Amino acid sequence: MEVESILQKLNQELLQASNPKQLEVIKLNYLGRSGIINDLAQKIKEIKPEQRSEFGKQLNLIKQEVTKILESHKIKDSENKLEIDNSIPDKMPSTGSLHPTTHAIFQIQDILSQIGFVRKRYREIDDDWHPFKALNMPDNHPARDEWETFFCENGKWVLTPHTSNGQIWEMENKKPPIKMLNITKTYRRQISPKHSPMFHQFEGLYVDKNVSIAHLKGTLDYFIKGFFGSNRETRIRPYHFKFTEPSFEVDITCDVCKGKGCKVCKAGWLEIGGAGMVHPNVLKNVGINSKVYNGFAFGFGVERPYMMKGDINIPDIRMFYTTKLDVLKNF
Ligand code: FA5
Repeated sequence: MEVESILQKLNQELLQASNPKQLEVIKLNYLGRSGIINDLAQKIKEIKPEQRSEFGKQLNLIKQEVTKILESHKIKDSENKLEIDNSIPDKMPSTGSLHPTTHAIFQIQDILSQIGFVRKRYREIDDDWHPFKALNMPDNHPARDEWETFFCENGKWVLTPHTSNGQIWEMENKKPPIKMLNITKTYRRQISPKHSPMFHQFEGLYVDKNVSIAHLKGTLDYFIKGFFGSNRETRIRPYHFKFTEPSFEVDITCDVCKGKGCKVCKAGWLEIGGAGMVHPNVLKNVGINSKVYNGFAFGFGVERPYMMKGDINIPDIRMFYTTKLDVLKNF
């Protein structure tokens, strides 16, 4: 029995085989019931008894080799197939997730639209009129300093430092009743764990007849309980903004100490934003008769309130915009 010549012949046949069917035929020719190896086994009867043991060893060796060669060609064949068959789907690329700011914006929009606020997106680069002058802040008024604004072209344009410019755009373009929600990017020359030079704000504006502070408080309560959970309380305390009168700062109970007072908060309360009744001068600036109509407005950050949610652990506001995937992947 010529082991070498059998294996050589097999290798030649395999080289010419180009698909799994041909491979299967070769396998049957060698290992099948009436294949070459079984034929050889039948010949054992014709062999002298003293040579039978050697013949058996050779036969086993050839069977093992043939099986090994056929197996290795099976693998190669399927590998080739993957290379050339473009219809086989590849591994899916990993899918991303929404940015935490987008999560927050969707939630804010969802809660406030339930009570009739219509989402708008007003300018991020604006003139001086909308974010300042029309909001009762004349040229050179010291209140302008509070916004730490980025100016362009010597003050001709500003990167809007708050979403309150949206109040003016909305009232210039629409007659009351108005119920608007402006969510957009805002910019200030500030950077710290609580301050980002680019951040987001949302602004609610309601203008109609006989609007009261009770309506404002009810709206704030509705939002705060929807966003933070029904256990969180809201309070408003007197403050000053040039575009509202009276003006308030809005606080919510601290989630860490549950309102008792701790290191994170001020005596159990956390500040979340500003609010107030729209100033009559502002209504006048947009041509709305303040003897017939009045309204309220509120403006909060997006990232900072999101950080104040009990189940969110973002200790530094700048983490929102560092594009570190190990942080962002958690949302
Ligand atoms: C204002 O911007 C007023 N326009 C809010 C307002 C609207 C008052 C309507 C009355 C009526 P204030 O400067 O406090 O207010 O900013 C509001 C919120 O924006 C802050 O409470 C904070 O959550 C967020 N914020 C302000 N500056 C930054 C900053 N640099 N980075 C991140 N968030 C900020």
